[in-house]
Amino acid sequence: MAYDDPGWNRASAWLEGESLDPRAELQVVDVPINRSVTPGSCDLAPDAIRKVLQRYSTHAFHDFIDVRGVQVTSHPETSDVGALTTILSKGITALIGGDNGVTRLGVAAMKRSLNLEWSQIGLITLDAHLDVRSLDDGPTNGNPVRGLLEDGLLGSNIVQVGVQSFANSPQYVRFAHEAGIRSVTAEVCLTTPFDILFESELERLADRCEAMYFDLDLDVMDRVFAPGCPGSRPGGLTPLHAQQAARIAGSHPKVKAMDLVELDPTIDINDCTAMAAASCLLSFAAGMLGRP
Ligand SMILES: [Mn+2]
Repeated sequence: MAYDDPGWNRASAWLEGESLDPRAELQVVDVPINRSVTPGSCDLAPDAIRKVLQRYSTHAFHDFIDVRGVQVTSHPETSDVGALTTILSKGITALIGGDNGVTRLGVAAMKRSLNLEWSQIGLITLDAHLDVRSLDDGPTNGNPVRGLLEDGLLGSNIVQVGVQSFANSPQYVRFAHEAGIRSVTAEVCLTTPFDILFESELERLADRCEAMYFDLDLDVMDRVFAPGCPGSRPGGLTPLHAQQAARIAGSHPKVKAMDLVELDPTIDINDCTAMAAASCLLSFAAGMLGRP
């Protein structure tokens, strides 16, 4: 049984709607799709993330923020773009995946909810992969970015942060380059002050569009930190990098939605990946409280 201390509030209660002087709102929806290139159980991720939030509090030392200042509204799980559009039209939304296929649905819903043109939409990913695999076998977790290009998103409005060597084929790297997609390698992320780097990439993208979507593929983290992601490899980012990116994205007025994808709880070890995912959701909410 969990030890209950009235002086220690749990982040799980926050996700269930507990708030304190709320001055921002976050829509939360589970999108447990599971159509991965490598079969897995990403559909179990939302429950795993909710469960580990019991082990977090709501205080962020960055700016001494209590994320209970963000009022959460949870919506019934869905992978229907129409239903997602309705949710996104209510405000800033976190989509809890599910595999990376969530991103194509989420970006489409964001565009529709704001009634914008594709040229006004930006996508920033934190991902080891380019996700531009062929669409021949339908939508999977390996091709959401390819699918979005097909849908109309401009390659020049996409930036992918944390991409890794030997995790992408030469053909797909060439494809992404020719599409005008900007990519920042994990090595650059790990050898440059990351918060400054991520903020400048976000600002650069913000200059080109009206609304931005932040896709956080947990496999951007090193395999040591993300054993629960089939795609994670040694040489990736740390949970702190992912938290920083989530906070910075959360603080940007043009970021309208984020997703957390690619956690397969059945291969996670000691909840490492689920806990990292949960901390990123909290960081995004903390960032929201820093919006002007
Ligand atoms: Mn991905």
